[in-house]
Amino acid sequence: MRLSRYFLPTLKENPAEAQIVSHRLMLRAGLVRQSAAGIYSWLPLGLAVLKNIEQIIREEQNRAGAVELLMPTIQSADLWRESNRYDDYGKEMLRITDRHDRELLFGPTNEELVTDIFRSAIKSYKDLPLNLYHIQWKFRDEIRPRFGVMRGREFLMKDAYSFDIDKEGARQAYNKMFIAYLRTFACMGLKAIPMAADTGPIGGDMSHEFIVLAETGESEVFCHRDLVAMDPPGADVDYEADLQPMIDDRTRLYAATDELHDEKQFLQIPEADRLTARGIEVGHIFYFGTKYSKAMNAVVTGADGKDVPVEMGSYGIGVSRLVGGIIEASHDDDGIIWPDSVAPFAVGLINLKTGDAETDQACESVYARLTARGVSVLYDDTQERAGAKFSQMDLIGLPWQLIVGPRGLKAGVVELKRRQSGEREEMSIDAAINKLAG
Ligand code: 5CA
Repeated sequence: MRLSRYFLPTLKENPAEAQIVSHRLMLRAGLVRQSAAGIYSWLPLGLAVLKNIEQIIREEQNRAGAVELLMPTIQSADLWRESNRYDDYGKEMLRITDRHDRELLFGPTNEELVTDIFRSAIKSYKDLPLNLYHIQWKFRDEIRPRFGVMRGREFLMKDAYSFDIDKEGARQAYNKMFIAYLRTFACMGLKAIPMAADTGPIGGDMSHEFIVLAETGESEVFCHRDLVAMDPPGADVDYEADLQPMIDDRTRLYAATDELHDEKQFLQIPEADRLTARGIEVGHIFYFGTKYSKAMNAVVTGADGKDVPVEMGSYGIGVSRLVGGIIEASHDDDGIIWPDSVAPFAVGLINLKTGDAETDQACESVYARLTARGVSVLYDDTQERAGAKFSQMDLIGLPWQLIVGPRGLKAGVVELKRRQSGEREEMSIDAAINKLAG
């Protein structure tokens, strides 16, 4: 992509309304633009990151056996009356009336809708287990939308819903998502710690939140320090094997959010190992058994010929919140530092003297060769001064900067800078291309 043809409205000054660093950087780097309280437009650079995050989530959901579909944002109030949540959800639910005076709502979550789809199609235990997920916008009329996309009113969520014939199957479904979450967040360069959590309006008996530690996080959390150092499950994890030992390993040590915190138990941890911190909830999983299937009559015939209500769980990831979460975890004074896996472009190509025939030609050639080898490049071909180009590239945080100027070209070299470490290295154009495309 040529910067001269792109839409990248960056800001030089810190926007006054942004209280935390990720919100400031998202506005300054031109990732999002607020359209109403807690409601954002995703500008091209932000959208590219959002799509990369979606894709990482999707790949691991698929590996864990979940199946993608897409449910609508608008739902019928009648479905929510079946589960009795229509009234319970209160003011957080955005209620809508259509031209025929039918009551609709903008979905804050999808347990009812997915249960309705399930019950219309699945009648036998032979079709289980099943896990259906989608990545779709949600609306919750939060009292205090704040911190940009961290607590929005409209936000993107990955929500999965599992269906099993019995508790044992439901436990395995829960464990699969638990492991998939650890792998997913690690892929984005995040350390997410699973913590015992409250179930809130979703309900149920077992629940974990996945928390990324950050000073600006909204949740207060308490855990054993060893959990912070634990490695994520490897790429060779077998989702069909018994995952319980792996789960036990990661839930043995104390970890709880403030709602479920038990100070007595916490104080039994040696003081040096106690960690009290703040964190960002990037994922939340629930096992709620037959809460919705009983209320909505979603039954399947078991092996013994008897009908039983299906056992369910639901599994959410805050996709748009993750963009903020990743920035909280990875930035410096100059701007964002994207992990390679989610970066909107891999390389920022900086032309130090646009208009100089030799430099333009070298840049065009590098741009074409990298693009041909599948490397995504944002080519700064604008007339800005070199200093402004450098600071804008640092601000938007692409993992690599390739700097091409007339002086270097005379000596047969270009400069390659790694955004994260600030390390710079001079090398030939061929060497730079091989390194970036290798
Ligand atoms: N139905 C269940 C699981 S699919 C559910 O809705 N869970 S949830 O309420 O915990 O939301 C799932 C995830 O969405 C949260 O872990 C969080 O990362 C994200 N999320 C929730 N509310 C917001 C919000 N207002 N803004 C941004 N992200 C949010």
